[in-house]
Amino acid sequence: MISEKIENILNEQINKEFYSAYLYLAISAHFDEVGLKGFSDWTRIQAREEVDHGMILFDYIIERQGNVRLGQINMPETNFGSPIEVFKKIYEHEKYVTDSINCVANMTDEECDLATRYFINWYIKEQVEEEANVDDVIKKLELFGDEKCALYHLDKELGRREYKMHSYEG
Ligand code: OFO
Repeated sequence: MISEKIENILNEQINKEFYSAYLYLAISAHFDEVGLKGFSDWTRIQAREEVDHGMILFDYIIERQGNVRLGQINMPETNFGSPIEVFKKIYEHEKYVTDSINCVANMTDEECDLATRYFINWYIKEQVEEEANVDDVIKKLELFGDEKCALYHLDKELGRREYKMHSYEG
């Protein structure tokens, strides 16, 4: 069984993951509107992964005999700029999520909850990957983003991303 503090912080993290899904969906719609179909697909797939992140927490709380409490999901912003501006915003958001996961990890240490500490390690690793993926796109946009032809090819490349269902493997 998990403590009340752990239950609360995990429920807050569910909300942040679902907000992330909302944010990526809003960005996906933006890219669709400006004709960048590959960017739109990439962010739409990311939204699905964020839902997986939320659901893994959801299932874990239940498995540990805790209570899932779903809160209100904030409305994501709708004003987006150029692809590089959008990806820089995404990077900032992912850093915020990384900090949040680190807080969960610190709380598990305070509460001496080794099982949740072990569980949250998956998210720590996942955040390393998420930040690296976004940084990779930013670097490409910094190098070639002003050239229309390069943007066209990057759009094609991002459009090849495939969704792989995320699961917690311990
Ligand atoms: Fe769930 O990692 Fe992105 O936000």
